[in-house]
Amino acid sequence: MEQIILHVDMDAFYASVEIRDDPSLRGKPLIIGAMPGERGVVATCSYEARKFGVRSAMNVQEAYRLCPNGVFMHPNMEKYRAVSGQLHRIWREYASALEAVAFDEAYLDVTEKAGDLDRAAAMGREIKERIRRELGLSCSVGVAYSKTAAKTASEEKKPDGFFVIPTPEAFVNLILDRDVRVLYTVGEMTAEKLYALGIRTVRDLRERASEVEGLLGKQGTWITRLARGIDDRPVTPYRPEDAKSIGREVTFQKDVEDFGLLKDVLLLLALCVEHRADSVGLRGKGVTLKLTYGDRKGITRSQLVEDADSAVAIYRTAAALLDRVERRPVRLVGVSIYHLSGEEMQLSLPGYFRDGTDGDAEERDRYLEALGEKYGLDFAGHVEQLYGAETLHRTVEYMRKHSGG
Ligand code: TTP
Ligand code: MG
Repeated sequence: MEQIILHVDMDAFYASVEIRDDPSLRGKPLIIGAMPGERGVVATCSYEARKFGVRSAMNVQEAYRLCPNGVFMHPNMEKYRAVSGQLHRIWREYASALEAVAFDEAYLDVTEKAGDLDRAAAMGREIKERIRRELGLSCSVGVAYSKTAAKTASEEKKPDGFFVIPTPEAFVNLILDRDVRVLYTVGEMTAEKLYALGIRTVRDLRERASEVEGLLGKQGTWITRLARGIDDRPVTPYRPEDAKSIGREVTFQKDVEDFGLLKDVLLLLALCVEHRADSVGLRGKGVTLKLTYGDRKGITRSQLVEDADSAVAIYRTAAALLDRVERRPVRLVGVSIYHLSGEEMQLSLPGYFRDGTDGDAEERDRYLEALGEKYGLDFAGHVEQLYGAETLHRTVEYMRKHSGG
């Protein structure tokens, strides 16, 4: 089937949103993620910060070493989520199918609505223009005959880029002498295997296709086809229930030995998970507890439950799992739900507004009250604020310091 696909990817997304909302940040190296002195990584940074070598996923201490005069900032996920919603509304006008890959990135199937490549290109330019005018943000757009080519095209002239790859031949010509990692699914591990055979570029890979297929099986067949420009994957609308799990976690500034405190943190995490699940109309049939110990050893423990749809149910299960793990200093704790389903979606009210006669809701309020007394904080009155990443983190740190941990 002939396809025409647009790939849209926002430029330095979190950073661009913050700069838009505070123009005094414009032109400065802005680094979003953990703060220097905290543990954690860089989520993203402005292009000015990239000149210093700062990158996504880099440890923040390393980023600080490279760019000590940068402006560091925590991410504001609620804000980016809202912008993402606005982007989706624009994208949906153009696409007959929309596949969101991340908050800031999507594939749009415009085969029917555009009809031909020229009109698709005009659509791509219009989308860029609208995002700039209506949201004050810049993005890069790729237009192509396949998903892979569209993604390659959007990266080609980033930031504020626009590029068209009309045919498989054009795609192959463009990537022929690039590293094999340009091919979708070739990550670090696959690349190492190929390098070991002396296969470094797409050209090498094309010349030794049968060897690669022998070495990598199914994946080998896929990438050798891709090296010839072939990719028939359709744009597949994302359904939230396809997500494998919904979870929240926090990393402590100092390892925590007090399991009572950990249990209290589980309640807050469970509230956040409930909120997130409610906002997409999902419930889970299982709960996972995740811990990373001070020595970086990580464990997960899971349990199936009747209905992991209320914060209290999630909390109780996670707390029971916590009772059964080894007691050593803990660096990170997380809670998630899995086996998600969208049943009764219309019936489920957002957790916070659930019927007050609901036993779970009453129990939750009791828990929150007890927690409030223990730490001297008004949890019950500020549940909504806890959903924000920064408030949650600050609250948990406050609890840690006031529990003597
Ligand atoms: P990307 O699109 O990978 O990065 P970007 O939009 O910041 O920059 P550009 O596309 O111009 O290269 O990711 C989108 C957002 O996702 C990014 O703004 C922050 C977040 N993110 C993380 O939190 N951690 C990560 O490791 C990455 C790669 C992204
Ligand atoms: Mg981006």
